[in-house]
Amino acid sequence: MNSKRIAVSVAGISLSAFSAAAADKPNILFIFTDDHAINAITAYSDFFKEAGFETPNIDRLANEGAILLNNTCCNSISGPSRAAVLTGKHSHSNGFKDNSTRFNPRQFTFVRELQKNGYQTALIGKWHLGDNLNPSEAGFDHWNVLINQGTYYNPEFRTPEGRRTDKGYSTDIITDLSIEQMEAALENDQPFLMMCQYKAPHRDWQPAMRHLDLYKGIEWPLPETFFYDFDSAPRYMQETRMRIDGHMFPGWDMKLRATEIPRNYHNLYGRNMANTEPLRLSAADRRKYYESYKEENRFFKQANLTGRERAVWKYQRYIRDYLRVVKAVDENVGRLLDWLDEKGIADETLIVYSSDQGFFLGEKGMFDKRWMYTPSLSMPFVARWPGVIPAGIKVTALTQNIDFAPTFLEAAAVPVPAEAGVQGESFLPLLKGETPADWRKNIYYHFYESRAVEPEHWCPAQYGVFDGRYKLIRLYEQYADAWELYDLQNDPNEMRNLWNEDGYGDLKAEMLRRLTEIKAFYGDPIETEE
Ligand code: SGN
Ligand code: CA
Repeated sequence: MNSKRIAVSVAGISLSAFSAAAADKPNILFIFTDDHAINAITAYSDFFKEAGFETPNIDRLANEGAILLNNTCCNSISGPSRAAVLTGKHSHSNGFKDNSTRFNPRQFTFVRELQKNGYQTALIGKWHLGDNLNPSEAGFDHWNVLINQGTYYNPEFRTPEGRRTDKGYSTDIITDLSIEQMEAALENDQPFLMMCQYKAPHRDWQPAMRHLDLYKGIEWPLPETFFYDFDSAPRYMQETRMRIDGHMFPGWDMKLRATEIPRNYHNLYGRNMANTEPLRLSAADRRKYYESYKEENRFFKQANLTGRERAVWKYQRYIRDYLRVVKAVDENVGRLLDWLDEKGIADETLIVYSSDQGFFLGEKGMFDKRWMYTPSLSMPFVARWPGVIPAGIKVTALTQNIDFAPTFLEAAAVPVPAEAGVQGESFLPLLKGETPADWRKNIYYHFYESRAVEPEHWCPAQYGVFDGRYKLIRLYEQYADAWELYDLQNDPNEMRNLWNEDGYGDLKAEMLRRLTEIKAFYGDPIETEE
């Protein structure tokens, strides 16, 4: 219900009748970032807090609503996670298994279902389900999307009217455009679904101009497993290209200009990728940008660091830029919250903050995602809906991105069509503080994007089952055919693979049984051979 309707209807009805009506068809504002790890959200973790990092606006949402503490993605990579969100299905069922796939827009999406039921539906920002596919085909009335991964500075968008370049910082612009669109939606007598999807904080972590000096001089803590011993790790782990000290490009990731690269820069790729983002800035901003990194870059070149010192320098550079980019996200979440307050529609809006998957922030010395390990498997989700979701709810049940679609439909009082084959379950009752006894006890995961498809990070294809404590993973490629079994309660960093140890026969058998069962339950045709 929008403000215009409130104005006409509020006079004749009691306040309680009004809240019931408001709860009936809420607006849904879905804020979705790219690669935001829960460790970089202070509502989830204090890890960077003591050093001076905070996300007050995302935290505010969590305090005023609910936070999912065990939310996971079903396939830790952008397009597949987005497809799972839209369809409520695992990758093998919605057909979008890796970033090279084309999304089939004729299949069920919760967006089209809301559209059919009177919602005004819009998508602004990262789409990543095909540059040749118009989001209108998936049920969006209005769309304005970044091309492929998009850029941070002066980004280019694809719209029904053609391409356009907007001046400014991508996170700010996507917020501006979302607000503009929601303003327009308020003119009509229908609730809206706004999917506001930022590029941030995706690689290559370019800060807003106003944040170029932010966090300077701060030393971030190192994860316990930062100095991971790759030499003793399985071969497939050694070959994966995700090491901060080894696979980050001096130009693209480390922001070193050609003349600033130390002669012995440690790059296992053996090549550079220059950073083209500053070239998108005006000459004056570009100068400011280069200037802001210059002194530290000079130090790095002259010091010729090696070993752990070099790894730590790169980590500090990486984390600082990542957290700066998150800072702009948090500020923009604050702008959206303020806008809802200004319009007086906060009470009739379900607002969600989430991200397509988790991310390695130096755990095991790595960046990127893909693995079924905790840093990349975890997916943030906080939601506020005053009067429906009590403030301060913490959900520990196992939830997943396939649950978002049915949850949004239930919030909008729209039934999930039986023939849609949706696999997720609505967790709206959990957000309300209920604890249904029959909630799922295991989640299923399957990552497909192997070397053959993606020559950049070389993460092996894998699938597995997780019950909140034990995690069984099967890696299944010619070069990486292996099993891993972890006890997260005793080994939260997943450092000890129990699969090859004696004495775990019963646990192995039980987890294998569950894997077979859950694969059959969701109908994943992949064969398991032990
Ligand atoms: C780009 C990044 C990768 C990243 C993929 C997928 N490289 O290719 O590091 O894993 O996107 O990310 S970059 O040099 O172009 O930044 S996803 O989140 O969109 O799936
Ligand atoms: Ca992503």
